[in-house]
Amino acid sequence: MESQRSIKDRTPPGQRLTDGFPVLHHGDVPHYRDLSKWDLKIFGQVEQQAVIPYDEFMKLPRREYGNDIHCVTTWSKLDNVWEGFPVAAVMERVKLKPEAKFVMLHAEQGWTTNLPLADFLRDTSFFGIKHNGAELTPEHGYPVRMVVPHLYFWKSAKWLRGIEFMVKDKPGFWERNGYHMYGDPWQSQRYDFD
Ligand SMILES: Nc1nc2c(c(=O)[nH]1)N[C@H]1C(S)=C(S)[C@@H](COP(=O)(O)O)O[C@H]1N2
Ligand SMILES: [Mo]
Repeated sequence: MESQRSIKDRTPPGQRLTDGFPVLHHGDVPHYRDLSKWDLKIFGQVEQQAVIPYDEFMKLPRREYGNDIHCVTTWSKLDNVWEGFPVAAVMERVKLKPEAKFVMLHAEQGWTTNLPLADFLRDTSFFGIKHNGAELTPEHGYPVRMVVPHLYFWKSAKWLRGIEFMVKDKPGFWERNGYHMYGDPWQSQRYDFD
Protein backbone atom coordinates (compact mmCIF):
# COMPACT_ATOMS: atom_id res chain seq x y z
CA MET A 1 0.00 0.00 0.00
CA GLU A 2 1.20 3.51 -0.83
CA SER A 3 0.37 4.79 2.65
CA GLN A 4 2.55 2.19 4.36
CA ARG A 5 5.67 3.38 2.56
CA SER A 6 7.59 6.20 4.19
CA ILE A 7 7.34 9.67 2.69
CA LYS A 8 11.02 9.45 1.80
CA ASP A 9 10.45 6.21 -0.12
CA ARG A 10 7.60 7.85 -2.00
CA THR A 11 9.62 10.86 -3.15
CA PRO A 12 11.65 10.26 -6.34
CA PRO A 13 15.21 11.62 -6.65
CA GLY A 14 15.47 15.39 -7.04
CA GLN A 15 11.82 16.06 -6.07
CA ARG A 16 10.48 18.40 -3.33
CA LEU A 17 7.10 17.92 -1.70
CA THR A 18 4.38 20.52 -1.96
CA ASP A 19 0.95 20.76 -0.33
CA GLY A 20 -0.18 23.17 -3.00
CA PHE A 21 -1.31 22.21 -6.46
CA PRO A 22 0.80 24.22 -8.92
CA VAL A 23 -0.67 24.97 -12.35
CA LEU A 24 1.57 24.37 -15.34
CA HIS A 25 0.84 24.26 -19.02
CA HIS A 26 1.59 25.71 -22.39
CA GLY A 27 -1.02 27.96 -23.99
CA ASP A 28 -4.39 29.23 -22.76
CA VAL A 29 -6.85 27.60 -20.38
CA PRO A 30 -9.94 26.55 -22.33
CA HIS A 31 -13.25 27.73 -20.84
CA TYR A 32 -16.15 25.63 -22.00
CA ARG A 33 -19.54 27.19 -22.34
CA ASP A 34 -21.23 24.38 -24.19
CA LEU A 35 -20.20 20.84 -23.33
CA SER A 36 -22.61 19.44 -25.92
CA LYS A 37 -19.78 20.17 -28.36
CA TRP A 38 -17.23 18.23 -26.28
CA ASP A 39 -16.37 14.71 -27.35
CA LEU A 40 -13.54 12.22 -26.99
CA LYS A 41 -12.24 10.77 -30.23
CA ILE A 42 -10.51 7.38 -30.24
CA PHE A 43 -8.64 6.74 -33.45
CA GLY A 44 -5.52 5.42 -35.19
CA GLN A 45 -4.78 1.68 -34.92
CA VAL A 46 -8.36 0.61 -34.12
CA GLU A 47 -10.76 -1.47 -36.24
CA GLN A 48 -13.26 1.38 -36.16
CA GLN A 49 -12.81 4.82 -34.64
CA ALA A 50 -15.15 5.92 -31.87
CA VAL A 51 -16.41 9.32 -30.79
CA ILE A 52 -17.85 9.51 -27.28
CA PRO A 53 -20.03 12.57 -26.58
CA TYR A 54 -19.85 14.30 -23.18
CA ASP A 55 -23.18 12.95 -21.84
CA GLU A 56 -22.24 9.40 -22.71
CA PHE A 57 -18.73 9.75 -21.31
CA MET A 58 -20.09 10.97 -17.96
CA LYS A 59 -22.23 7.83 -17.67
CA LEU A 60 -19.21 5.53 -17.56
CA PRO A 61 -18.61 3.75 -14.25
CA ARG A 62 -16.66 5.91 -11.80
CA ARG A 63 -13.97 4.92 -9.37
CA GLU A 64 -11.88 6.54 -6.69
CA TYR A 65 -8.11 6.59 -7.19
CA GLY A 66 -5.34 7.53 -4.77
CA ASN A 67 -1.86 8.43 -5.97
CA ASP A 68 1.25 10.57 -5.78
CA ILE A 69 2.12 12.93 -8.63
CA HIS A 70 5.59 14.04 -9.69
CA CYS A 71 6.20 17.01 -11.96
CA VAL A 72 9.40 17.27 -13.97
CA THR A 73 9.88 20.81 -12.60
CA THR A 74 10.67 19.02 -9.25
CA TRP A 75 7.46 19.32 -7.25
CA SER A 76 5.70 16.22 -6.01
CA LYS A 77 2.30 16.06 -4.38
CA LEU A 78 1.47 12.99 -2.32
CA ASP A 79 -1.89 11.45 -1.40
CA ASN A 80 -4.10 12.82 -4.14
CA VAL A 81 -7.64 11.47 -4.18
CA TRP A 82 -9.35 11.50 -7.53
CA GLU A 83 -12.61 10.44 -9.08
CA GLY A 84 -12.36 9.16 -12.61
CA PHE A 85 -13.16 6.59 -15.24
CA PRO A 86 -11.05 3.48 -15.78
CA VAL A 87 -9.21 3.30 -19.10
CA ALA A 88 -10.80 -0.14 -19.59
CA ALA A 89 -14.29 1.42 -19.69
CA VAL A 90 -13.29 3.49 -22.71
CA MET A 91 -11.37 0.64 -24.33
CA GLU A 92 -14.61 -1.37 -24.47
CA ARG A 93 -15.73 1.03 -27.23
CA VAL A 94 -12.95 0.07 -29.65
CA LYS A 95 -11.10 -2.97 -30.89
CA LEU A 96 -7.36 -2.38 -31.03
CA LYS A 97 -5.38 -3.59 -34.01
CA PRO A 98 -2.51 -5.88 -33.00
CA GLU A 99 -0.02 -3.31 -34.40
CA ALA A 100 -1.04 -0.73 -31.77
CA LYS A 101 1.93 -0.29 -29.41
CA PHE A 102 1.96 3.42 -28.49
CA VAL A 103 -0.56 6.13 -27.61
CA MET A 104 -0.67 9.83 -28.40
CA LEU A 105 -2.95 11.82 -26.09
CA HIS A 106 -4.48 14.85 -27.81
CA ALA A 107 -5.65 17.87 -25.82
CA GLU A 108 -7.41 21.10 -26.79
CA GLN A 109 -5.39 23.45 -29.00
CA GLY A 110 -3.33 20.66 -30.49
CA TRP A 111 -1.23 19.87 -27.39
CA THR A 112 -0.04 16.25 -27.35
CA THR A 113 1.93 13.76 -25.27
CA ASN A 114 3.05 10.21 -26.07
CA LEU A 115 3.37 7.04 -24.00
CA PRO A 116 3.59 3.28 -24.55
CA LEU A 117 0.27 1.41 -24.82
CA ALA A 118 1.07 -0.73 -21.75
CA ASP A 119 1.48 2.40 -19.59
CA PHE A 120 -1.80 3.86 -20.84
CA LEU A 121 -3.58 0.56 -20.09
CA ARG A 122 -2.23 0.17 -16.51
CA ASP A 123 -5.05 0.00 -14.03
CA THR A 124 -3.57 3.00 -12.19
CA SER A 125 -4.07 5.23 -15.28
CA PHE A 126 -7.49 6.88 -15.59
CA PHE A 127 -9.58 9.77 -16.90
CA GLY A 128 -9.83 12.23 -14.02
CA ILE A 129 -12.86 14.45 -13.36
CA LYS A 130 -12.50 15.32 -9.65
CA HIS A 131 -9.46 16.04 -7.47
CA ASN A 132 -9.58 15.96 -3.66
CA GLY A 133 -13.36 16.09 -3.65
CA ALA A 134 -13.88 18.99 -6.06
CA GLU A 135 -14.64 19.10 -9.78
CA LEU A 136 -11.47 19.84 -11.75
CA THR A 137 -10.92 23.56 -12.12
CA PRO A 138 -10.41 24.92 -15.67
CA GLU A 139 -6.68 25.37 -14.84
CA HIS A 140 -6.30 21.72 -13.85
CA GLY A 141 -8.00 20.29 -16.93
CA TYR A 142 -11.79 20.59 -16.68
CA PRO A 143 -13.78 18.69 -17.83
CA VAL A 144 -11.50 15.68 -18.25
CA ARG A 145 -7.79 15.10 -17.85
CA MET A 146 -5.70 12.00 -18.24
CA VAL A 147 -3.87 10.86 -15.10
CA VAL A 148 -0.83 8.59 -15.50
CA PRO A 149 0.70 8.81 -12.03
CA HIS A 150 3.69 6.52 -12.57
CA LEU A 151 5.19 8.89 -15.18
CA TYR A 152 6.12 12.57 -14.79
CA PHE A 153 2.98 14.66 -14.67
CA TRP A 154 3.45 16.22 -18.11
CA LYS A 155 2.15 12.89 -19.52
CA SER A 156 -1.17 13.59 -17.74
CA ALA A 157 -2.85 15.60 -20.50
CA LYS A 158 -5.30 18.24 -19.31
CA TRP A 159 -8.35 19.09 -21.48
CA LEU A 160 -8.19 15.69 -23.12
CA ARG A 161 -10.01 15.33 -26.46
CA GLY A 162 -8.41 12.43 -28.31
CA ILE A 163 -6.63 9.12 -27.94
CA GLU A 164 -4.61 7.96 -30.91
CA PHE A 165 -3.15 4.47 -31.10
CA MET A 166 0.11 4.20 -33.02
CA VAL A 167 2.44 1.53 -34.38
CA LYS A 168 5.58 3.48 -33.53
CA ASP A 169 6.45 5.93 -30.79
CA LYS A 170 6.31 9.59 -31.79
CA PRO A 171 7.18 12.63 -29.67
CA GLY A 172 4.37 14.85 -28.37
CA PHE A 173 4.64 18.57 -27.58
CA TRP A 174 7.17 18.58 -24.72
CA GLU A 175 8.92 15.50 -26.09
CA ARG A 176 9.71 17.44 -29.28
CA ASN A 177 11.04 20.23 -27.08
CA GLY A 178 13.66 18.25 -25.19
CA TYR A 179 11.68 16.19 -22.68
CA HIS A 180 12.17 12.45 -22.30
CA MET A 181 10.12 10.08 -24.50
CA TYR A 182 9.12 7.94 -21.46
CA GLY A 183 9.54 10.06 -18.30
CA ASP A 184 9.97 7.68 -15.36
CA PRO A 185 10.37 9.85 -12.23
CA TRP A 186 12.19 7.04 -10.38
CA GLN A 187 14.85 7.02 -13.12
CA SER A 188 14.96 10.85 -13.36
CA GLN A 189 14.05 10.66 -17.06
CA ARG A 190 13.49 14.39 -17.35
CA TYR A 191 15.18 15.36 -20.61
CA ASP A 192 15.97 13.48 -23.80
CA PHE A 193 19.63 13.04 -22.73
CA ASP A 194 18.73 11.49 -19.32
N1 LIG B 1 -3.25 19.97 -22.40
C1 LIG B 1 -2.15 20.12 -21.64
N2 LIG B 1 -1.96 19.23 -20.66
C2 LIG B 1 -0.86 19.33 -19.87
C3 LIG B 1 0.10 20.34 -20.08
C4 LIG B 1 -0.13 21.26 -21.15
O1 LIG B 1 0.66 22.18 -21.42
N3 LIG B 1 -1.28 21.12 -21.90
N4 LIG B 1 1.21 20.42 -19.26
C5 LIG B 1 1.59 19.21 -18.53
C6 LIG B 1 2.54 19.50 -17.47
S1 LIG B 1 4.10 19.95 -17.93
C7 LIG B 1 2.24 19.30 -16.15
S2 LIG B 1 3.41 19.40 -14.93
C8 LIG B 1 0.85 19.04 -15.72
C9 LIG B 1 0.44 20.05 -14.71
O2 LIG B 1 -0.85 19.80 -14.27
P1 LIG B 1 -1.50 20.79 -13.23
O3 LIG B 1 -1.46 22.16 -13.85
O4 LIG B 1 -2.87 20.27 -12.98
O5 LIG B 1 -0.63 20.73 -11.99
O6 LIG B 1 -0.06 19.07 -16.79
C10 LIG B 1 0.40 18.44 -17.97
N5 LIG B 1 -0.69 18.41 -18.89
MO1 LIG C 1 5.42 19.63 -15.87
